Amino acid sequence: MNLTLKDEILKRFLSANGEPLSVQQLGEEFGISRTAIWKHMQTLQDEGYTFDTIKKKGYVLVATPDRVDPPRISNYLATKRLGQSIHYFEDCTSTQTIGHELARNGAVDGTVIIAESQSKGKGRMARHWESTKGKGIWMTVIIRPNVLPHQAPQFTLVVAVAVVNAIKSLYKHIHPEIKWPNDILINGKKCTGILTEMIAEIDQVQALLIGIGINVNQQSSDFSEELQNIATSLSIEENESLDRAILIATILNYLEKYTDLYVQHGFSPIKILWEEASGTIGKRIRATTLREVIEGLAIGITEDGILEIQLDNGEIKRVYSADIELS
Ligand code: BT5
Repeated sequence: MNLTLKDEILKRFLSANGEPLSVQQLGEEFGISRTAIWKHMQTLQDEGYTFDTIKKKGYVLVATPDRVDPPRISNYLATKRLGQSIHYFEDCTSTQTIGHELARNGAVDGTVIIAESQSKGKGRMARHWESTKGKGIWMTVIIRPNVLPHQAPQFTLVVAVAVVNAIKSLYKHIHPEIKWPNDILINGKKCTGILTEMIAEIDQVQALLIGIGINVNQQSSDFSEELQNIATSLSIEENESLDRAILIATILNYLEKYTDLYVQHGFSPIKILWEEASGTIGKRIRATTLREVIEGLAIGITEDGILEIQLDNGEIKRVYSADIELS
């Protein structure tokens, strides 16, 4: 992982699990002077990390600030590629915009861009995505799978399954459901939006930019008026404040597993996982596409991830992309 020395020292404290570490010992491990170790620890303290002194033994890390620092994420990662390179920003316009730039400049498969806040967070069709500072997960994952451009939309479904399973594995009281194609809802309110973009030539994907926005620690009053009745956060649903770094790492762990599954075995195994997590299938819906509004029963997704809607006259329509309202 591309960590600075300061981040490596932090990672060492995080993985020490409460065992004291002496400045002398750290100096030897990292091959630098005690003064240099001290300086890095001082910077970490300025950033909000708190160390306690254990007499004659060294220091333990006792408190971490509420930030999604790369070393904290990496402490919980079990991946080979995803998150092995993380670009962290306090503020940015959009992690997608940065992702495009990095991908065009050769960023490696699995590169993650993460920000505490975005001033121009974007949804599909250039809609605005509200990204409250320090309260959510606003990240883009660059992946470079060997797939064709028409397969790109299926990755939205792969990502949705990864996010739902990560949430379910961590929080007991939350029952997330996927609303085709790119939303995750809890009790009918949106907590996650996914935006998949690509850089491609006609017959080859060069990079997929997977944008994931998750409301984590907002309270109702943190949402704009427009979102008050339609959005929720994991914290509202779980009724406690949650550690964003653990959730990010867990999502990346699931996402690597499911993208590998997709690349090796195609969409079929993902389809099964998706159907288990879907809140759309079996419901009456209204789908607004660029060309028409279709009302009917959502009966399933095809082997390509396309939604099938049965109209009242029995006709079955296939929808490639739409905004869905559940009735
Ligand atoms: C999405 O679009 O749901 C995709 C959102 C992707 C956001 C991530 S954050 C990291 C990465 N960087 C970015 O710049 N973007 C990605 P769509 O299906 O078009 O939904 C957009 C609609 O969701 C808006 O028109 C609002 O109604 C609603 N919305 C906006 N912000 C929201 C929020 N924080 N929580 C819930 N709903 C929101």
